[in-house]
Amino acid sequence: MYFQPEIETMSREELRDLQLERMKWCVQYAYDNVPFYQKSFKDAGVEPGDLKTLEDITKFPFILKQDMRDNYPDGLFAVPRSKVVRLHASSGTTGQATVVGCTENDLKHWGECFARGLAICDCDENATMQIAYGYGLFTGGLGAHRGGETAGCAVIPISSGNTKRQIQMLKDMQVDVLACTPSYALHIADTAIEMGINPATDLKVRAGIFGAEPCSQGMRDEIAEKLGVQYCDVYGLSEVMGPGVAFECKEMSGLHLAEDHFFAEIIDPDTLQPVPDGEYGELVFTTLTRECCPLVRYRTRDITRIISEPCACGRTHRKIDRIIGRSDDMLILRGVNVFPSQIEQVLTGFPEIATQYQIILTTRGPLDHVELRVETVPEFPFDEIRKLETLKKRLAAELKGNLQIAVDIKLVEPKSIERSEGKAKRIIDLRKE
Ligand code: DLL
Repeated sequence: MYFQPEIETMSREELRDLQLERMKWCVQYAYDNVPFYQKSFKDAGVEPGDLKTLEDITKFPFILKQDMRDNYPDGLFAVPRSKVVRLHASSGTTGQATVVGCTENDLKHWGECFARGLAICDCDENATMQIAYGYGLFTGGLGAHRGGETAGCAVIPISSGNTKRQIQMLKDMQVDVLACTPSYALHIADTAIEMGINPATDLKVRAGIFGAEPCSQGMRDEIAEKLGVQYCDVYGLSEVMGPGVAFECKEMSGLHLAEDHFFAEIIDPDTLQPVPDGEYGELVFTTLTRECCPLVRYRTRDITRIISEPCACGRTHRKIDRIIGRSDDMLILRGVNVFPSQIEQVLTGFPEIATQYQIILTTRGPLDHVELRVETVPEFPFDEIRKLETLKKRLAAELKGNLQIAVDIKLVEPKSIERSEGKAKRIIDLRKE
């Protein structure tokens, strides 16, 4: 089992000492090797030597996704190409792609962080893991892969897609743990059921390592029940490492950060000031061991909070709460802030509705128009207009009551919303610039 008690359960004092030592290294190293940091530190009037305590990190300037774009492709690399063994890149759907590199040590640490998550799922060298995250420039597939190999599992690198074949493999190879996005996990479960296979009883899968996108409690329950698995949420982002930055333990009350490799802060995205533990805000990371792409105060845009109370599992690394969403995906509907995952949670309360939805934003005159497209389950009598109208009214009332939002609801027939094999696209923005 890849549990590392000497690190994962070390005392808070020892952990903070280790973090400070590594943070001092990172700040100096970034300054010495990356011209961007020399300039940004100088502009902010700070020097690496100003970091004397962990809290001093707040004196340093942030780095943004835009800075990575501006330094495309490898302007932020701190090592020569001879030391780089892997390159990943973000899709670049919302602008210039960003490239991240890894040294051999970076990959080793990544594998160890992911393997800790496999230990949480009781997976050791006897376990078989099917990886249905996409392989390629996306970090999901290869990140989980290295983790599986580090833990000694038998890894099936099937990648995403070809859903019927996924199910065949799960069955024939007696897979113990499935790794994919939650939306794909649900699609796999539903497809198996359509094929006459009950995944909860006919498959051996007992754990799922699901991440890369937000997932409401209702959808988690549905996935865990349909597949009959322990649901383990994994968080990560390509800029910082990839999957494994944080993992949910069996207490299911948050995700333990790999605090020996990353220092996390939560800031108010408007004032940019730190917020106290327990309060929601934007997650900011300083990497403590990364060699190729060290990051000092990277703003993730992810909204969560730090849970610093001791965890019953014995791990001493602090937890983050499940990510509600990215600040970029937050909708402001007549002054009310709402994340797609909150809408999803309301939908999961309706047995007549499948956990499939899309939010379509368009422009109508001077105003934004929001349409919520939701799919009914196959058993629902879609041709009975009165029943449809009643369902729509009940849903509208529930959205109003729970989230104080009013949206234009459109009920659509089963299977009309495209299923996701990776990250589900919940928001379709057709607004004119
Ligand atoms: O999604 C890395 C990853 C792969 C994580 C597989 C977990 C599993 P990116 O494509 O760079 O990297 O996207 C990172 O995805 O900033 C979050 O907004 C979101 N995200 C990642 N994990 C979670 C999660 C990978 N567990 C962005 N819950 C992040 C909610 C998540 N959102």
